[in-house]
Formats: sequence, structure tokens, C-alpha cells
Amino acid sequence: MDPLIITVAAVGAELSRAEQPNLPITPEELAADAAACEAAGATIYHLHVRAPDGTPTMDVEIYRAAHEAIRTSTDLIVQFSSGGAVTDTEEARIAPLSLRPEMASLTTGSVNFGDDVFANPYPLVARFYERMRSLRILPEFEIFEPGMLATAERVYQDAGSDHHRHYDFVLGVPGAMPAWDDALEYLTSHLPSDATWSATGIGRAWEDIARVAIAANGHVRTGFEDVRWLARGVVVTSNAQLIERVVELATEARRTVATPAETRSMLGLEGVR
Ligand code: KMH
Ligand code: ZN
Repeated sequence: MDPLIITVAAVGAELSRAEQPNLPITPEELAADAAACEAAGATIYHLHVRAPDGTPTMDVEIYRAAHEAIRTSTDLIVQFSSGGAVTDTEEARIAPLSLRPEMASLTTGSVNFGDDVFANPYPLVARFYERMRSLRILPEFEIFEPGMLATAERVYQDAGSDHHRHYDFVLGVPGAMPAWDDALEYLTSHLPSDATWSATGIGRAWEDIARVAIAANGHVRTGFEDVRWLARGVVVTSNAQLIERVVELATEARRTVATPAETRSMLGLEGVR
């Protein structure tokens, strides 16, 4: 088994401070949260940012401050969201990539997202992908539906790429692919043989999905973006609390937890920045 890569999706674009009082927002809060997650065992920080009043934003200067704060206080791989919120424009979503994070998320298709639509038509996907690659940013293909795997492959082949392919399966968003027991087995059977993948269970499915991913030599993403309650009525208190639980699951399954250096090696990020 490979060392387990743990990604923390620490902020998201949907949750409010009223719903999650410990949501990190300012650069100082993000730096402290990232350091706690790193100490707990995470190596990738999936980053959305907020305006000072807590509103989700794709503002480049806010991303810059957050990115610098996290990089100053940790050795984490910072992965910008290129998905933003469902209300963000294409121009807003692509703008922060100019800051050249090591990674960025890339959803390779459109999908229902609660009562909304998370719109990712092919020209947008191809444009975001080309922008990432021209800046040597590794995309994480974020897969909410099986068809997105085919589109990820299309954009990769169309560009004649040969970089390492890393995927994250997001299961359980209302309107998208549910966290069915056999979902990961099906999805991973359609991956290139040398790919790596992580899984994200939204809401109450998160721990079962993490367990299945760990047993199958996959990797795990969790955090406030994905999980609000540990159990009925018990609100998650910190991102690090979720990371600690993933580490417990890994230990039970006899998987070691990846260091930042091991993560960079597995994802082909060494020497890129
Ligand atoms: N907030 C969702 C609409 C991503 O970060 O790339 C999109 C999302 C995916 O969270
Ligand atoms: Zn996200």
C-alpha cells in the first residue's frame, strides 16, 4: 500500500460562519488551521477563500494573502479551487491561477449541485486545463459523475499531456453521484493504471467512504467543505479533528500517512516549484 495522502478541504464556498463558527477566513486563521492540519497528517490544502465578511470570493488579492500565509507557516501543497461557488463567473474562477499554486481543482463537467447547476462546459474545462498546464499547475480532476472521467481523459489527450493524473471522487453532493457502496469500485476501474485518486464523502457518508478508499489504496479528502456533523447533532469542531479521524482509520488499516515530500513524489510535483 502507498502512504496515504490526506487532503483537507478546509473552507468551501457554501458553509457560513453561522453554521460553522470555526470556519477559517482571515489569512491568520487559514495559516493556523493549515498548521494544525499539517500536524495532524494532511499534506494538501484545498483552498477556497472568503471576503472579510465571510462571503465566498475568487478575489486574486485575497487568494494571494491566503496562499502566502499558508506557505509561510506550513509545507503543505496548496490546491486552489477553480470551481469557486456556483454563482462565480468563468473569468473570476480562472483569475487566481495567475498566482501559480502547486495544484488546482478542475471539475470536468457540469452537474446538478443541490438546487443549482455547477456549470463546466467543455470549452471552460479546456481553457482552465490549458491555463493550469501553461503555469505548471497540476490539476486534480474533481469527478462528481462518471462522465467526467471521460472528459478528463479527453482534455488530457487533446493537449498531448503526459503528466501524472490525480483524481478526486466527490460522492454524495445532492443532485450528483451518491455515495453508493460500489461507486468507488466502479469509478476506479475506469482510471488509467498509473493514476492516483482520493475520495470525498459528503456529509454522513464521509467516514464510510474514507474507510473504503483507505482499504483500496486510494487517498482521502475531508474538511469543513465536505462534513458538518461528526454524528447526529455533533458539529465538527475543527478541520484537524477530521484529519485525526482519518489517521486513526489509516492506522487501523495499517496504512502509513504520507509526508509532504512523499505526496509531492507520488504526484510528480518534485522540482516544479
Ligand atoms: N463549490 C462548488 C460549486 C472545486 O472546488 O473545484 C465547487 C467546488 C469544486 O467546490
Ligand atoms: Zn472546493
